[in-house]
Amino acid sequence: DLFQYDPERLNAIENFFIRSEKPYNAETKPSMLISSFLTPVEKFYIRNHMHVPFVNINQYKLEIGNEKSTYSLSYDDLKDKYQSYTITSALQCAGNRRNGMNNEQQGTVQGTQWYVGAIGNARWTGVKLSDVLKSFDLDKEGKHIQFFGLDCDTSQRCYGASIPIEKALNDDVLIAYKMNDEILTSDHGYPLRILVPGIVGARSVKWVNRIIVSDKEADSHWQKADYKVLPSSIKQPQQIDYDNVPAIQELNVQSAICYPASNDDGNKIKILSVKPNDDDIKNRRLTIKGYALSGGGRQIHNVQISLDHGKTWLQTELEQLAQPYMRAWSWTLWTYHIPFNDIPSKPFDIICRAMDTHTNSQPDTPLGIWNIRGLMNNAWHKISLQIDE
Ligand code: MTE
Ligand code: MO
Repeated sequence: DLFQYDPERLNAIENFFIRSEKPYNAETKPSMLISSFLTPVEKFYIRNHMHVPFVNINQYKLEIGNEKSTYSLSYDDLKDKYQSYTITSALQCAGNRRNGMNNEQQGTVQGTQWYVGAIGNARWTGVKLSDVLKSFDLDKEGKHIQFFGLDCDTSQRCYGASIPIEKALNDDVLIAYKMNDEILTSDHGYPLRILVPGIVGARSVKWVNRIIVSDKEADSHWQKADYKVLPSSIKQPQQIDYDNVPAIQELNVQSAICYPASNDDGNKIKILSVKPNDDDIKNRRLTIKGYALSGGGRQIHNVQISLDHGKTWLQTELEQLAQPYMRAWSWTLWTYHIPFNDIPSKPFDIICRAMDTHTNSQPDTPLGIWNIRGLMNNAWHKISLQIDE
């Protein structure tokens, strides 16, 4: 059984909507997402394409090299020989919000039907990939940095992905060993994982044991034939010459409403029945909360909500970190209080949308960005609710 080393997952039902058991895929419930600025490890979404691999830390080696030479580092070497860095960064799956891309005219998209919870925000500690590359003089040539994990199928094809060398050399890309100041758990990549901030989760390879500097992208299914936004005309993924479609790297600007929400699967709720909490009743208002994030280190500029289907917008209050220019890796949380007097008695819709510092904004519907694999859905998020008195 390839899955024999998958860990026991305590309180999973409480924290997650479980999308599949083998491989294990679980997204954070919306109410949990906004309950703290850093997502606790036990509530952080898990996206595994295969089993969790067995690791013997005494024999574990990280190989790193190019066509000419290969070097190797033990877990302790890596921790002892290089300076450690900590960054706060969100991690989001390119398939987050896939379910919202299903469409009557354009069709049902293929893949795990995530709602808004394939995202989290954490403190990551590790060494800089650029420091390690430079220490072996591996920063002089090559176009891509390939990463491979210890999770391999029965034909020894291992999870793999790559990023452009420019991203690896210039940015805060980490070989991480801690998440929220604790040693990585096995679901999140123990002993080492790559953390590529600002870029889709698929490139942040877990259980990494091989790093290769090359002129080519990683030759893995997930780099070459998945995690690509295909043209809307493609209704069968097999119809395409994948080499002509670039691999997704940077995330786009995104936001979602996470409170109010129910503990039932967000994909299935048509109209959410909301009982205001005591604090809101006292203040005669309804509190709305959510997250926002952009890619490539761009900070969130504003998040707005609309109660009239986008005719007028209300500015929310942001909770965000002061981060260096083009290094805004953390997400932003936002809050708005709607006075009871402004709430219709009938069911009504709330929409949210974010803008980043480059004035990138979200599309109003997923129609124009529909793709068969349901990737990169960042259309305005909408919930329908009614107040339950
Ligand atoms: N790394 C390996 N080795 N195997 C995987 O299946 N999944 C990727 C990435 N790294 C994956 C991997 C994807 S698609 C995502 S979104 C993130 O890990 C999820 O990271 P998490 O499970 O720690 O949240
Ligand atoms: Mo992902």
